[in-house]
Amino acid sequence: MSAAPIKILLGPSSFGSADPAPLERLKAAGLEVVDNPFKRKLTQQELLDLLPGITGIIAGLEPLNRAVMAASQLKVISRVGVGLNNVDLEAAAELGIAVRYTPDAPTIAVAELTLGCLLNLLRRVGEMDRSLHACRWNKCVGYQLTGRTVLLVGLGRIGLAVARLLEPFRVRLLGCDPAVDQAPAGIELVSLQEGLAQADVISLHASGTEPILGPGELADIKPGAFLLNPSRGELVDEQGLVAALDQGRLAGAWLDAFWREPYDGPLTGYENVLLTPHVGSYSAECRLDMEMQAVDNLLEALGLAKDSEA
Ligand code: 8YV
Repeated sequence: MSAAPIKILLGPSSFGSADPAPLERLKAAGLEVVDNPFKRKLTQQELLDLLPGITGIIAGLEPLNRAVMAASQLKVISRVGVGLNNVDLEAAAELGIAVRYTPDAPTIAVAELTLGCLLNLLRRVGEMDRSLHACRWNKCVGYQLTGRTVLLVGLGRIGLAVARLLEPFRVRLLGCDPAVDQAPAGIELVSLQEGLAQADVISLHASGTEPILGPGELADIKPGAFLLNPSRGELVDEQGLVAALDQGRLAGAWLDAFWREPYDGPLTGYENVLLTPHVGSYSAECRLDMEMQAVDNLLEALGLAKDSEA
């Protein structure tokens, strides 16, 4: 009698939609694939309901906390992405659950989207597009990027990739990151407070679950600055951000990551806020790369990778 196949849950609802190859690789390894039936980020309760009998999860942004892990028979969590803020790493280590991620894959896709949305925000493209789709001919005056001061909060892979893309715009680049003490080429290292006081554009490229921009920091921002957040909603205090926009301290913002996803909160009502639904990694190239890596990582952790066959 042959053993029952190992079951894998697919967290990200878009897994395999850019290219079926990652899904085919999972199936070719003899795994039984269980789809996310909700086609959106799974909640804790949905995970608790779906996980019994599942050995591995190809994980998106769902809450893989201690309660979820402890109730499961998971052996591996393989994140499609760089951020691990939704995975309780301490609990995983204690419960013997291997955690893998794809730290390099999203860099170019997120950096390119950041540059695109920055230019879009400064020139108010989103506002004009919405107007014209409603048949209103509405010419908005925006700003140029060239010569402005940009603060990169976080100088990891993505922050540095954004810095490289900004080079042709001759911006003054400021950077702050508690893990970096040597200024990377072309970037002046500053404290967060110094940077906030000087920057025309603040771009967040950090991880974590606590606000970096709380009410106090938001009050230190140079009036008229623009904020970009393609990282995590939790890095900015939501009420403080709304207040900074209401007071005109922030001239505008682009958000790709939210406190609650799918997001339908107050920022949907602001013309000067550009919103995208957490799609930093949604280029076909990046999705394929991340998903293939996540499958390979999962197979390796389960001892099913080709080269783990001795
Ligand atoms: C998501 C991200 O993981 O890399 C990250 O941390 O936020 C994204 O790439 C991805 O979209 C989930 O499918």
